[in-house]
Amino acid sequence: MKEILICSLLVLGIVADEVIFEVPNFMANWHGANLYCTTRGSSLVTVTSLEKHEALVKFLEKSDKKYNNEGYRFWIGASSLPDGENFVWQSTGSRLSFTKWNLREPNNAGGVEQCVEIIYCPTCPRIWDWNDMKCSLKAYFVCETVDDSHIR
Ligand SMILES: [Ca+2]
Repeated sequence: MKEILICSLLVLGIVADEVIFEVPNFMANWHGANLYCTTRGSSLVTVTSLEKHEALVKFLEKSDKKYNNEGYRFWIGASSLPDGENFVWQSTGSRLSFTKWNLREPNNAGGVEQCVEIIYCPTCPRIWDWNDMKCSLKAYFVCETVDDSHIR
């Protein structure tokens, strides 16, 4: 058991690209999205580096799951829910270090925006950058699973 844990940590640390992204075929609010991912042994995607962000964008650019005519929006695994002030990654509890906020974000519009989404909306303009949004919005979302198949 201990060896398996160490291997997994090595995978997380060294082979950071070996994650599998998935966009389920339905929309959910941020809580529902988080629950769906975790009950399947994955988690809402954590984006802790530019490399990871670029990998995610590359994946989402191929998505057919448009939010509306203006573009795409997907929940990711960050929120300010724990203390209402600082954004943290759901999977680790760590505060965000790398961020990709839109220029005007996070703005906590109406004082109710505690969950983070990634948006592509050329006319907005938002080009795969982040926004804080009310958690009750139903949108598509991204789960990620660490691919450890090569160590089994
Ligand atoms: Ca916002």
